[in-house]
Amino acid sequence: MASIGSGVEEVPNKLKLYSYWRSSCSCRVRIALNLKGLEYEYKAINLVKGEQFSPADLAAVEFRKLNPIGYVPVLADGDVVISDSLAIIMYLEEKYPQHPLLPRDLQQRAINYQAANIVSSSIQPLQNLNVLKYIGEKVSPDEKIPWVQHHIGNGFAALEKLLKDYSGKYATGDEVFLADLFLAPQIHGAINRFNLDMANIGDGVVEVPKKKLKLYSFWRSSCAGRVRIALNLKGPDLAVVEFRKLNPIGHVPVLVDGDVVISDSFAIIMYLEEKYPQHPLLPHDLQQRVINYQAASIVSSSIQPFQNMQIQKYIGEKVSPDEKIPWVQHHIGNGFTALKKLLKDYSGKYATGDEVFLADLFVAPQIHGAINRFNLDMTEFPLLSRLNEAYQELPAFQDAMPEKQPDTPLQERR
Ligand SMILES: N[C@@H](CCC(=O)N[C@@H](CS)C(=O)NCC(=O)O)C(=O)O
Repeated sequence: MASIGSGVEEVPNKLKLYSYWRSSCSCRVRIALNLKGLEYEYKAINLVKGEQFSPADLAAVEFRKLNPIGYVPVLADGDVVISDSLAIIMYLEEKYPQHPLLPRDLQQRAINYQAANIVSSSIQPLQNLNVLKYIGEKVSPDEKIPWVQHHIGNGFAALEKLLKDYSGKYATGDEVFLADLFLAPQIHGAINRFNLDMANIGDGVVEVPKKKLKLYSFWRSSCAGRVRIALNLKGPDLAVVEFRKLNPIGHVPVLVDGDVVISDSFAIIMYLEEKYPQHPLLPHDLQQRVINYQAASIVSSSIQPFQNMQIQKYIGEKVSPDEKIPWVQHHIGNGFTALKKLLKDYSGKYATGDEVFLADLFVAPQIHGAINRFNLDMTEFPLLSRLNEAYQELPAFQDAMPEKQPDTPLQERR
């Protein structure tokens, strides 16, 4: 259903997908476009040749204008330009309702969001070309595959557990939904590119406490911070906090609401949004919603995974402790450049206008960490600095910040 872009006269308003053949993130969108029966023009970006960064190549310069972070996929639908596969798929889902990609049932939808995010935030960023290049150069080329296999293995163990009570013919039943669009390219890559032994994926069994809403959190975690803000906004009674290890991938946050256990901040926030409609976290306008999805995904897939404790520990041990902060600053800087461009025409008092929405929940803890933990020079990011100040006026945000959590060490409290 794709036609090749170069040399073909441009058809106005035809969907354009900037893609790379082997990119699993692009593949998710290609599946969505195919399922929805949408024609699109294929704009190839050669990631391996580093084409997206070439200053001499006009197509690359055009592409970097669309997505300064330099990642595929990017979708252009007339004037609407969206980077990030999840944001693109959410947009396609709302604009083109044929072949729904989200199930009607809330719990099944939450499972889909979780599966998608395990792939997009906890597996794929760690197998990205720039990470593999770094490991190959700074550690050893032989370390690349074991590194990727380790992270895919962890993610797949979490997926096995998540899906075991829901899967049918496909990931969450007998119909193809969002989760499948993320899983299929990831499994394909694990087998064909990273040679993963699929027979050895474990599945942790977890006892689920059956009562109130519980948030498994860690004081300094920016991912948990996003959910703490959502809980604060939606009402203090929701935020009963308790700590325990629950999620086989070992990441916080995990939310327990009776029988429903959800890990992954995005999935949790989407669940809270649908179950507890007070203080909506998504705007009515589709385009504004898509900006929110993109901002959230830039933080959750293209910044935060690179500052995760595991990756810092690895760099500290295998490269040098002095390399940790420059590595994190580099990735935050790239992500903030993308956010600055994304938000410049939409921001008001907050990230996407004068009301607090999803984007703010992701942006606030990320800026807080960049400044307080990673010592990032914010002079190039006046918009983000201004947002940071605005967040400091809001109790829901301040009460969710690392300094004020029950497990914050005494010397870190403020
Ligand atoms: N969260 C983004 C991630 C995009 C991403 O990382 N894309 C990869 C290809 S799958 C890429 O462009 N990598 C280029 C690089 O590592 O330099 C999405 O889902 O679209």
